Amino acid sequence: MDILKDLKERGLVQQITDDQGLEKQLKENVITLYCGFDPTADSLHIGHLVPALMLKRFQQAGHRPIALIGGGTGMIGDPSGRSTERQLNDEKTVQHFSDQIKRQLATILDFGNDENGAVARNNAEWLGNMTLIEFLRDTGKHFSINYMLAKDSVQSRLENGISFTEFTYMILQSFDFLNLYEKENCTLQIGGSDQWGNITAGMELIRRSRTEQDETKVFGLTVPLITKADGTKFGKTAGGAIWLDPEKTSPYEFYQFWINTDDRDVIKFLKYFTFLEITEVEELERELEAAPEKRVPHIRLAEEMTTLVHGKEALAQAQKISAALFSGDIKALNGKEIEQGFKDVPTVDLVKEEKALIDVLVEAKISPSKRQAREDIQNGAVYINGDRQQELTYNLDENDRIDDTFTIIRRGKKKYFLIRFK
Ligand code: 629
Repeated sequence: MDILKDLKERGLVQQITDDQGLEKQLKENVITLYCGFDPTADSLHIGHLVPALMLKRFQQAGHRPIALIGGGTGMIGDPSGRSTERQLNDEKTVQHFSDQIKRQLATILDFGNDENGAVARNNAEWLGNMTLIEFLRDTGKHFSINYMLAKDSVQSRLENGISFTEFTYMILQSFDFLNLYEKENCTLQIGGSDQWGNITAGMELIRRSRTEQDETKVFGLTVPLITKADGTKFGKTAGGAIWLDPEKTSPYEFYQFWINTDDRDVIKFLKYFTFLEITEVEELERELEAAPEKRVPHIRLAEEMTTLVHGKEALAQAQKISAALFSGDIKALNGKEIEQGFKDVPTVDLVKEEKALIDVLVEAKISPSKRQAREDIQNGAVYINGDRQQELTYNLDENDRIDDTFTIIRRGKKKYFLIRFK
């Protein structure tokens, strides 16, 4: 398998330091490569997926990936791609974030014992114990201020300002590459295109630090930052980022996110994010052209991604929720599924007691007044758990509660409300 050829066909290669040299290395040897993830939150988000899956692609091609957790660098803050200084987190928080991120990466990569089993490393291991004198003498001496100032990550911050702390970040990431090169024979670092400056700085440090006889080649490769046809930022919705943690973004929301991909982006995303063969993606592209309304590629993308990140069962549940919401058959869902499917609808807490439907409509602000509530019911605009209710004297009781907790009220075509009984 020609991994580089596959990556290029998928559009996954933005920049590469020595195309032919790397191609030769990958053909002749099992190489070790790495990508770093700083613990800046308690979960990865879908922006991290492309580089993480890239490690997996190399692994499937027989190479050995290192997932580097930035327990040390996460205490400092990478200025790359950011216009303002970062808020620093304390050590305990960074430690907690590191644990979470490591767990997530383990679900994506095979951390195994075979020759190309993935490994996780944490740079707090070597950065945490380094003394200042050591750092400045052995590593700092190889960096000229002129070289550092020329980097995009610094240039773009000169106006707003950059602390000495963030300014030194590139040296720390460079030291990581050197360290992994020396200890693990790691010869390739990958990352998003925002990481190009840090990656090439590391290559430079390796060149300067090693013995003259050592002619091992090291490489850098970046993946493109993901853009969308409509110009809005990828991976963000009105509700915020799309996280990999199912507690932060439910598998149903995750599934819906991919289903809602723009027609103009869906083929590109299938190439970037899934492991489908290019020929299969091209087949889906023909289906999109022939019958765009069927959204076959969107459904396939959502299925592949939800299975990859959350597993088969979560996918089945997301599909079940989607189908129930589409058909209006709310009673097909259990409490857990109701919570996922109706996370973003207005929610009201009520005590568990029998209550006139009219009063509930007013109390939950579903109808603006008693008069309007009466009218809504009579007009047939009110649905309880999917069933129309036209009786003015109807009382809501335990028979209307799903899992003895939830009642879904719909007013009109698609205004949903969730009543949660306590
Ligand atoms: C130590 C730390 C290293 C090598 C890398 C790093 C982390 C790096 C960084 N990466 C981003 C992050 O952590 O900040 N300095 O959120 C993020 N990365 C994945 C991709 C990225 C990048 O984890 O490289 O481009 C997002 O797609 O922004 O020795």
